Amino acid sequence: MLTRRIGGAELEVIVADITTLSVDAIVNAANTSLLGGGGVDGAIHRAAGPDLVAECRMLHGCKTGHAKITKGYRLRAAHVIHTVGPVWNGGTLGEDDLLASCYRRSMGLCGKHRLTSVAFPAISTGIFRFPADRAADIAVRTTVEGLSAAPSVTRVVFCCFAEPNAKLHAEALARHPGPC
Ligand code: AR6
Repeated sequence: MLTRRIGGAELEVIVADITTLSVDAIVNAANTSLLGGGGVDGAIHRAAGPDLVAECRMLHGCKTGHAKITKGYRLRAAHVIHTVGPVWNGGTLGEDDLLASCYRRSMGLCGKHRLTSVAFPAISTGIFRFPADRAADIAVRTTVEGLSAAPSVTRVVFCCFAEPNAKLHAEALARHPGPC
């Protein structure tokens, strides 16, 4: 839908099922148990197979705004970065910062593990009800900022499940001022 080069990375917005992508890591919009759920979390666990939840069990959960990495098992992606977005409660409980933290920490893990490509779903915009336009701005801004902590990353995919959300990400990416 849109591709833009910023610094050393290509950022692209696509409409797809994230479980089908060939990237070093896909990001999972998980819950604090890390033991699976509905939405993209359920789809990733179904596609990865039961070894994923077995590895997740050893991680003893994840706080909101944090991120943990596992292998991808039956996925094309070698890794899954599990992050827990905030539940939208009107915006007064630090939801923006917590959502930004998901993207920042996920990019940090990409840097730490020297990954070259990563795909994000629109974290928190489904079951957790975060407003999609506000989330798209945070996703694009924080990911671009996070490139400096992840110089290995040359490709970032914003993988939306539906066209309207992809349009919001494409607009946010198009109006981004460029390298931070
Ligand atoms: N590929 C890409 N995007 C997807 C896919 C997919 N296969 N499936 C859904 N989406 P959600 P949340 C989009 O609800 O809001 C789970 O139960 C979806 O359209 O998956 O962070 C967890 O265990 C939406 O835009 O995650 C948590 O309990 C986006 O992914 C809770 O839901 C996120 O929607 C997390 O809620």
